[in-house]
Amino acid sequence: MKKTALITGISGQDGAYLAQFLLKKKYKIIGTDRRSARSVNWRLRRLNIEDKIIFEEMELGEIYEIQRVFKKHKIDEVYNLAAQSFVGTSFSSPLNTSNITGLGALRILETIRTQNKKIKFYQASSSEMFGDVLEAKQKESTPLNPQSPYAISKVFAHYLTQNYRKSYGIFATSGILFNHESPLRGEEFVTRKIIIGLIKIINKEIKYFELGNLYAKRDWGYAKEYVEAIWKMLQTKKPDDFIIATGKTYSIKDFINKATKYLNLNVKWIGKGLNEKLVDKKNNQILIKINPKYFRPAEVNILTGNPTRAKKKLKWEPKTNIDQLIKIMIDDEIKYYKKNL
Ligand code: NAP
Ligand code: F7E
Repeated sequence: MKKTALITGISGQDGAYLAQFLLKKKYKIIGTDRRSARSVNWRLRRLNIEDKIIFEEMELGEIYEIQRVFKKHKIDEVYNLAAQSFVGTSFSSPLNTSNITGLGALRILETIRTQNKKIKFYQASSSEMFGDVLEAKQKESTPLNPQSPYAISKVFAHYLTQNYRKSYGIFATSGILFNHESPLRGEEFVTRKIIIGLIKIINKEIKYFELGNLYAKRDWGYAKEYVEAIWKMLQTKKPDDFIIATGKTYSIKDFINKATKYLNLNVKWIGKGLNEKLVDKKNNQILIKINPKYFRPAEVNILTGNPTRAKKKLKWEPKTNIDQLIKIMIDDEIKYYKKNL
């Protein structure tokens, strides 16, 4: 029998890749979004799957909309990917972030509890929940220490997922995913921002661009392979929590150094602190400089995941390392840049 999956946040990076993955597995897909005009579905169009999805409007702030959609369709699996997902914005919009990223998950859990407890639920938890880390390599049992309204909202949703599993026997699973990137990553996130910025410099569209903290370190993986782990989590015998990560960590500066090398840019770093700059070696022209407006009120300095449980129980392992990820992102960006000239 064909299974039905409901994906919230289908227009986002993970929603698009997950929909592509589930379509290959012959699922019927209900994709929910918060708009009636679907002009923002560039990712689904890029993957050529927009016409294979049944769309439903479902603003996560409105429990009545959620109840309506859940009544209308016979759903087997729910993947809750919708969120105000940008950490920076969560400081300027803490109430909206809490309402959507935190309470949004609870509204879905309540709908499952009251309508059909057999529906399986996936919650998109985040490595940001570890925040100011209390263990060098974070595993499922590492204590949480969130540092932003975004991370605090994710902690709320994470604990509720565990609570509904325990209290009501709902198959509610939480995937604690570390940063994962791809050509479909939003332009405001640092990896895609760097790649777009460097390509625009090469094409002489801009002279330089600005960043915040170059010394934060992240465990970056490839989104397309992380969605397989998400699906596997709902196919296990018992619901659980799973870390999905590569186990390797790099700074923003490391990422820039690798990207400029792949792009054959002859560059060097000069200056310190707020005056640190990336310049062209030939003529000292500035390519990247620091703007404090991109610093966060509270930063997460370093994250490194330990995906041992996922390897053992899900038989899932990351395959793409950071150099391969940078190559995938740059090659794709150049391809689409040329196509749109
Ligand atoms: P994304 O590209 O930012 O996508 C977020 C999705 O949420 C978009 O489809 C967005 O719709 C939707 N959304 C936002 N506000 C909404 C609202 N009020 N009602 C309904 N939908 C709303 O995020 P992603 O990178 O795919 O990440 C997917 C999930 O995993 C998110 O929950 C994120 O917090 C979490 N996560 C991501 C990472 C990562 O590294 N990517 C790591 C750990 C956890 P619009 O198109 O209308 O904006
Ligand atoms: O920042 C630093 C910034 O915005 C990474 C989301 O998907 O992953 C993502 O959250 C680091 C931070 O991702 C700029 O300060 C420096 O330390 O790419 P990001 P994030 O905050 O790690 C987690 C796992 C999620 O769950 C989230 O949904 O880079 N940084 N300069 C900068 N970051 C940005 N965005 N822009 C800069 O100019």
